[in-house]
Amino acid sequence: MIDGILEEYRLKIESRLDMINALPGQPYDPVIDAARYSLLGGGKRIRPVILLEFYKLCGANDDCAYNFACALEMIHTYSLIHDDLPCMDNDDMRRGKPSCHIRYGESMALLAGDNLLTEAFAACAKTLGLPQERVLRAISYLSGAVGSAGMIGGQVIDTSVPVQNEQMLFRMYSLKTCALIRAAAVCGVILAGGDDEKIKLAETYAENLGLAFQIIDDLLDVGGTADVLGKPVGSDDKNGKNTAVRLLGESRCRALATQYTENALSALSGFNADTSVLKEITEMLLTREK
Ligand code: GRG
Repeated sequence: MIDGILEEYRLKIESRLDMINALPGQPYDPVIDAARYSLLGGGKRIRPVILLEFYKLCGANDDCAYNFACALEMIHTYSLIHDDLPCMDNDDMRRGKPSCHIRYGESMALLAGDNLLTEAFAACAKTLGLPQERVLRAISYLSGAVGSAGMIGGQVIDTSVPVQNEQMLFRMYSLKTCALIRAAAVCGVILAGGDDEKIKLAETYAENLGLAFQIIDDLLDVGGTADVLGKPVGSDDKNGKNTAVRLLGESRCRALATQYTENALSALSGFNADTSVLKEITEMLLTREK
């Protein structure tokens, strides 16, 4: 069942991404072409799906949140393009294809990422059919989650601060990985007009899902296969990063990922609505191979 639902979401999200990022026939088309190469070339699309599911969970029953959901995927793709650059993780493959900078060169990849981030906020601002104060509140939450107190801050710690203990590692994960997932869940609630109690539950769900997700990512970087992952394994080791696997060992990582997944599921049960799709996604991410 879940595969069919995710496939339906994927098709709708990708056709909207295609529209938002259409080539306008201008001399600057190469930057949009490079962005489209990364944006439309695979990926699980879990962040937009999470936003749309929380939107539905809070009683909304329309397509008004799609632009906002696509903006999350654009921001996520920008972070992947920049993360692969030689000045960051220096990875040559992503989503089963040469990384953006390998295909288009470093400066075009840098600009493609910058453009995706900028156009993402333009897409959010074009959320039509919903009260403006909800849209503004969601944009404000999202910008906080991807700025220095969120994803960027996590990347700064990851790339330039020695991470020597569990507490620091999980703080970094909370910023680098959880913040955007948190924004997905919370913005879905905000756009649907959910109250503060629902926002709190969405935050708890996404923080725990994000931690489980990142721990699984670390485990896959050690035990996964490049063919299935669509990116090289051993990237963390190559870059000398301290990961959950390095600090805590594989079996504790598996136990922690299970515990965080259970915490996420129990936050979902606080919603008085049908959470079956989110439950299935949450469980599926624990056993994912890519
Ligand atoms: C702003 C440069 C910059 C980086 C921010 C998000 C990030 C930090 C770096 C990207 C690399 C990374 C390992 C991030 C952690 C989150 C994560 C596991 C991303 C991969 O997300 P998936 O599995 O990817 O959803 P797909 O390809 O399925 O969309």
